Amino acid sequence: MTSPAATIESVLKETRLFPPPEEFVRQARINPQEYQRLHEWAERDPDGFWAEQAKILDWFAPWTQVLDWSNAPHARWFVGGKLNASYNCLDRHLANRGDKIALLWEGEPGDSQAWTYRQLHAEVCRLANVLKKLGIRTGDRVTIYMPLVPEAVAAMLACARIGATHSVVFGGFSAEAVADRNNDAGSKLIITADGGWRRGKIVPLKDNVDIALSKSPTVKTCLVLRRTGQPVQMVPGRDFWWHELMADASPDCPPEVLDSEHPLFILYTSGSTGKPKGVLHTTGGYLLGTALTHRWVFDIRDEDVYWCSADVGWVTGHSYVVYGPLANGATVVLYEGAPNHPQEDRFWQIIEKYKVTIFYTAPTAIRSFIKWGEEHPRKHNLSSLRLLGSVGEPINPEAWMWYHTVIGGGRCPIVDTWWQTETGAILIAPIPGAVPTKPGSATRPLPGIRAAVVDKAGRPVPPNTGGYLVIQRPWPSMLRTIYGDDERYRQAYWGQIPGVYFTADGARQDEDGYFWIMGRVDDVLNVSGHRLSTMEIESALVHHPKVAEAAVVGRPDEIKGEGIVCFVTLKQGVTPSAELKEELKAHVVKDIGALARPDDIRFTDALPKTRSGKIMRRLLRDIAAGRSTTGDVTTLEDFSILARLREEEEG
Ligand code: 6R9
Repeated sequence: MTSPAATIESVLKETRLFPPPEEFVRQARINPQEYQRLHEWAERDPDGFWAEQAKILDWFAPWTQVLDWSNAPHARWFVGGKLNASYNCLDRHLANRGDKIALLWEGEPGDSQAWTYRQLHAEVCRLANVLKKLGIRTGDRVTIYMPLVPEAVAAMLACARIGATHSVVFGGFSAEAVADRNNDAGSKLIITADGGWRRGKIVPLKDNVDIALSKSPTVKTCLVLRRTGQPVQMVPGRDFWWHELMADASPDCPPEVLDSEHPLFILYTSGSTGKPKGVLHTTGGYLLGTALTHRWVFDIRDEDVYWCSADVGWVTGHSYVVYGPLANGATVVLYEGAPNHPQEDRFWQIIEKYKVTIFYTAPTAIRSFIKWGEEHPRKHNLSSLRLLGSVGEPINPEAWMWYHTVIGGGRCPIVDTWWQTETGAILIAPIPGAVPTKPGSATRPLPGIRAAVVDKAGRPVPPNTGGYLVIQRPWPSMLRTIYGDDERYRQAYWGQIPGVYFTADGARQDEDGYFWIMGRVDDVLNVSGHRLSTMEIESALVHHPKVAEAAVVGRPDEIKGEGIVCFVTLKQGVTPSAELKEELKAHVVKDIGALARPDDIRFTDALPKTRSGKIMRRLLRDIAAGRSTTGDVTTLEDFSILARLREEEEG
């Protein structure tokens, strides 16, 4: 296996081309001719193109204008149109797919449930009535902090049904992180569970919520699902059991008629400052983007059993576990726990058991599977698979080839999908029946999306030259703003390079116009496909009473993509020790969550800074990676710092 640095090397040399298998093309929803037609149409007449695509949704009232860009970069899509996301994901399927399985769920301990569209619809309606009874109205915010259980999907859709804006917080985040997000969104209610299962242990979600709620004054009510069954504290008047309130809730709850631009959800993600950004998505454009790309990229049919292994706490879970697949009436597999519990073959067991046809996961998971060994997938019959997907970070060609041969049996196309929390839906990816793939490339933008690689001034760079990946035209599922911070939205995304959306990713385009994503160009780390801001971790560290200063950088990691290395200076009189390193790691976990646990803490007398006082991150990255420092270091304030950092590394 190779490190990401070696990956870049191998990606630069990658020349293999995999045309869509003939059999796949013959039955594909989009074949090469159709692909060409869609691209040309979208270029010629973007408004007409999107208007036609929007017909895949059910609207209560038509829009009068496709895109209002007069207040750019604040977009309004399908202006005046009325719809409801839960109606599109549930009600409209009842006539033909009422008894079709919507959710095929397996808990980590091995318990399982299958919910039909009719059952999911009833659960959502009852829960929507419970939320109303608890005082939630259209426009209110609701936090969801749950394990990956069918009820988490129901919670999202119940909010959507009554027009409450959900803010799902991944169960791996800490109480502090939950409180910050509650406060930023001004949530009125939180939906949680007693706990969830992870590697045979209980994640104490309700205990975390109790701590969070002592610091979240806007949250008045807490709804608790019983999942793991251990005792939890219930505060009278504030906390309510899900099963008790649901017992006498009516299953009749007409969907709220909502504006196309009604806020559907807020999802917090890391940016280049210490404060997470509340990415806001609205109803019409987002639902169109997810439903359409889910059809195109996953070639979804009624008989498919579709499994995206993401948690609903991430955007991939929002768009490709919940909204896209359910809007398309698909059967969705959900698995609560870890891929290596109780054994390293758990995923392959699930694929065999449920006869999964489409599997979508992350490169970091694939690299773990490679490490665990081929014998695990070899034990299982994976012949039901017909299509594989990848998301979250660049996939190294070695991992791509392993996925292709060992998991896909050489017959399944791989769709490497590039997108972001902010883009709402996939923007760059092959359509499997139409676009030949190259291992490590997300290939070309989807129809309707205009992407480019440019320099700082926005000028396109020549083929095979690195630059910034930008999107040159608004698209329906784009974020509308950063919740409560329009200025940050304009500045971070539209104020970097004139006239275009700045992705913060570096990329190059090859001679065939294929995009090769090189990773983030800002201070965002990609650790196991999860976005983390170096500033967020630094700010957690400096809040520790023994820490004076901290600088956090990524270093290449074989499995996780990037590992977290923290350079820390201690306050006067504090003695560095191995125990203190552990204490600081635990402190970061408490402040942000286990996903931010530092891999390495290095104590140093001072941090290398330029004369103007900026931390020299490039230098620290080189040191963290064990690379020789070739860059210009003459601006270093104190060369001895560098020498000491190096000594520690060698010692
Ligand atoms: C969907 C998601 C977004 C960042 C993005 C980029 C990286 C995602 C990728 C990819 C290369 C792919 N990224 N997909 N890089 N190839 N197929 O992951 O959203 O968590 O917001 O992360 O992830 O760096 O900017 P999010």
